[in-house]
Amino acid sequence: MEFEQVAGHAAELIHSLPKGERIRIISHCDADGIASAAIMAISLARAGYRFHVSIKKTGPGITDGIGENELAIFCDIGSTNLEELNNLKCRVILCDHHMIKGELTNGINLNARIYNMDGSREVCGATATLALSLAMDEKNIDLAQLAIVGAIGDKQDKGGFTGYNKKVLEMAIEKGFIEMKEETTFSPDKSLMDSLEECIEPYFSNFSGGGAVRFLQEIGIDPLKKFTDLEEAEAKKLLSGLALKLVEQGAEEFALTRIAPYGQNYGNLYDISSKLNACAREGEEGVGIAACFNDKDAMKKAEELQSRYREKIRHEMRELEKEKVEELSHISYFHTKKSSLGGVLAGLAMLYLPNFNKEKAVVSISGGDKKVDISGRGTERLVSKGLDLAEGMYVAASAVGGGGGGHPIAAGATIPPGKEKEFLEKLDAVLAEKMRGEK
Ligand SMILES: [Mn+2]
Repeated sequence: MEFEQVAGHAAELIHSLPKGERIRIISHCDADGIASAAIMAISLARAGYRFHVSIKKTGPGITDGIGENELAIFCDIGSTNLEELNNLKCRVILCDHHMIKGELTNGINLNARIYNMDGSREVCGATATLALSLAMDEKNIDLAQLAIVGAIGDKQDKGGFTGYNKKVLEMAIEKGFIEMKEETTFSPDKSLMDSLEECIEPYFSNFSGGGAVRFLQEIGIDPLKKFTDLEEAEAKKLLSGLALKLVEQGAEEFALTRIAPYGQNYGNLYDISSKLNACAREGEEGVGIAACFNDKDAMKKAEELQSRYREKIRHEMRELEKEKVEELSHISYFHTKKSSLGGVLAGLAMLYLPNFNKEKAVVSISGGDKKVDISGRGTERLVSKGLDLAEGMYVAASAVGGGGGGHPIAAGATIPPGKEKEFLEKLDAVLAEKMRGEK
């Protein structure tokens, strides 16, 4: 059966419940997960149902507290915990795009991967959830704004939206809910010295402590000007100077300008995605959900969380720039005390830091007393050479009594303390084997 047809069955299941019924939404603790939960919650509220949202991390316990007589909708989470979902006494709908192991036996499975869609590129948790929302009522197309926020959160905008994401975007543009505008990736309304120093994506090494000012002076551009103040020739000179700088850092994949989707109700959707991500990372998922409901106070709080979070990242990146990196044959790795930043630091290091080998995936390790959090990041180029971090994390974590998974380009694991060395060696071996196979 087709994906959208099955979404129709899931919508029928929801509509078969009496109005006013409480429906459980369980979603993932990231920007895509928050956007997914918000799409589902808003859709249910519009259809006259009550909802209860729980935002969880992937792993055991995602079904805790769900009663027998409820309907539980899992968004952007659950595909690696099917056994737990199957043991539930209530009915289940699963809207997901993660790797799926096994079969859902007590509900409706809308994991895009089983409908031959590429879950790492063409559809995210939020667009999969939007499919259900549209099947409930096609007027929910305004929520495509949030679906695209989710896709950006999962970095599915890279190289342009494609597959079901693209379909959703085009529908929303046609209905006037989203508009595409060209912009720079660094803040256009601050002085160049500030916006370049504060920029995280792309990250410019050595731009702190006056580095950005020196760079601008060297290429003859006034550091106090804003990007929007520059003459066309100056803007070109700046962009090519920055591109050269990034190439010198070893960066292969970066953008200094982009065509950004702007939502009628939410403004710049890149920015909303970054805010939801900050909410998730700072443990304030509720603020993120409320911001998606367009609550003004929540949006303001989300903005504060965003700047706090970005400040933390910059601080850690500046430390990481100076670090002597440890390596195995297929991975570079580093330790960080900030477990919630592990993934983003690994990703930024992989892309932009000159002291990390661009031929190796980057892995962060943050140890705690009870468990150790691992995050791994690669590049499109490494994935095309056979890198599969999802498989690597899954196999290596299982081997040491932990759990792991994700996507080929970005994955994570949780393992017991003391098992780090064994885990890294196993991960390295699995990645090596996969990458040899592709050659
Ligand atoms: Mn997702």
